[in-house]
Amino acid sequence: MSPGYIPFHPNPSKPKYAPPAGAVDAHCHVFGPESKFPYASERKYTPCDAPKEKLFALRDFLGFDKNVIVQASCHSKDNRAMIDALESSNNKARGVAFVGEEVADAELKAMDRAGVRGVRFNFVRRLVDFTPREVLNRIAGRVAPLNWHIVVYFEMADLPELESFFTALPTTVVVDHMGTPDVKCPERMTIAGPPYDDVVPFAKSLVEKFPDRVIWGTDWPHPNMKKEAPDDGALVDYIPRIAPTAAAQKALLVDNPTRLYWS
Ligand code: 0GY
Repeated sequence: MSPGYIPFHPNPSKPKYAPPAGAVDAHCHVFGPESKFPYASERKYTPCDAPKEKLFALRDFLGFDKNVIVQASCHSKDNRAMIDALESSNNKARGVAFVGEEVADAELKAMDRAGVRGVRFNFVRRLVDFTPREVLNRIAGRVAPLNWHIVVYFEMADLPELESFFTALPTTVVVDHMGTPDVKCPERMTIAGPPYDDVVPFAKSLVEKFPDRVIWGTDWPHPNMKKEAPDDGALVDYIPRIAPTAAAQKALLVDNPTRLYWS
């Protein structure tokens, strides 16, 4: 099946910026291969295959040491492709799963052994169907004793309505995609230049305000990009612009994600 969006960049550029030793790409995905790990029937888009081998090759090419593999909606609650990638990563990958409350405790424990450290609550309507808050609360209550966290993906317009739910969760909460800021809002510092420039001030501000909590990821293989496939090497070259000092870069790429996923 052909993807409903542009496939990932076939040959990203080699970044000029060299990440520090132990750097973690803290948000990326594996898709398929469909022949081995079929996509979910309830998916809202059909991805291109983006298997673990390609992710690990990209990790090495970009100069990263580890990955955090986030379960994407196209695989729904079938976490097998993600777990298979964790198990063949030589302890160099951790995972964030998508589960329903029907998941068995033994399954959660097996996922924990494989390297899963969180569950994703996805509120983006174009990607998933609605799940009641009380169900999410029950899931959070069950994964809290495993010392997992909840990754929340939402659209900025929904934050006022979601905020009290997030702050009441019994776990650490990780905000996906910087909380999807509207880069056309008045706080922007730039409107000129290449496509991602408008996003840089938002990322930079997060690094400044939350130096000991912010984490960074490529988002490879970038599902649902309609105009152009991001050059992952160019994305890595944005890092010194959002985290200008070596100390900020080490916190962003090594210390913060390692504490969250490998301790
Ligand atoms: C991402 C973003 C997207 C997709 C998913 O679960 C997903 O399918 O997260 C998106 O379309 O914004 O994290 O890659």
